Amino acid sequence: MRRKIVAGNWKMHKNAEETEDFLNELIAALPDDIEAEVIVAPPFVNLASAADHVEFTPITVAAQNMHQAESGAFTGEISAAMLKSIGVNTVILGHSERRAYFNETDAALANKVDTALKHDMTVIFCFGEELKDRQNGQHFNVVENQLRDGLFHIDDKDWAQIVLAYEPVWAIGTGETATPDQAQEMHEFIRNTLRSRYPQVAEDVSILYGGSVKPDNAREIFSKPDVDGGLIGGAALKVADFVAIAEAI
Ligand code: G2H
Repeated sequence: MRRKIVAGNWKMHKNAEETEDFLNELIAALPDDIEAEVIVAPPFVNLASAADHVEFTPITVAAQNMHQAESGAFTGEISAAMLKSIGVNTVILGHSERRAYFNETDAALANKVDTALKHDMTVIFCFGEELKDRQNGQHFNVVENQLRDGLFHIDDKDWAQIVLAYEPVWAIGTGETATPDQAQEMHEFIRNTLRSRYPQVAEDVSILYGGSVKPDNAREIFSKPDVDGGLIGGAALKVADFVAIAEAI
C-alpha cells in the first residue's frame, strides 16, 4: 500500500499568530479516521512553534527548503541539522518557485537530496514541466530528466524517504489545473521511468499531484490510480478547504 498524503505548502504566507490559529483549527477539524497523512509546510520562522504545536497529533510539519551544506558562511540559509534540532524531519525540495526564482538546478537539488537523506529526513521532491515544454511536446523529456538528474543516483533503500510531487508549472497558482487524465498520464509515465532503474520503488513510491488543487477538483484527481495525494498551495491556507481536500483521498 502506498502512502496517501495531503501536504500544504504555505509558501510565504501566515505570521506566527495565524500559524497558531490555523493549527488549532486544523487539529479540531481533522476527522479521526482521516486516511491521508497530513503535512503542513509553514515558512522557516514559524516551523519551531508549528512542530511543537502538532507534536502529539497526526499532523507532520515540513520545511519548504534547506541548504545542502552542513553549516558555514551561507547568509540567510538553514541547514538540515537545524531543522532536525527543532523536530522537523521532512523537507520540500525542488519546488518550481525555488527552481525559477532562486536558481535551483538539478545538480544542486541532487546535493540537497543527499544531505536530507544523510540526516534521515523525508524529502518531498517537486518537479514538472513549464508551459512551453508541454506546447513543444517536450513535457515527458523534461520530467524524465528532472527525475534522473535529481534522484537516480540514490540507492534503492533511500527511496523509503522520498515522496514525489509532480507539479506542472503552468498549473501552479494559475487556477488552471491539469485534467485528471493529464495528471494520471504523467504519473504513470513517472512510474514507468522509475521501473527501468528501481522496479520495486516504481510500485511503492507515492506520487503527489500539485497545481491548483481545490476542494471541487481533488476527488477526481485523487481517484486516478497513480495519484497518491496532493501538494496544495493556495487551497491549503484555509482550514475548511484543506480538510475537504484531505478528506477527498
Ligand atoms: C503548486 C501548489 C503547491 P497551488 O505550487 O505546491 O500551489 O496549489 O496554489 O497551485
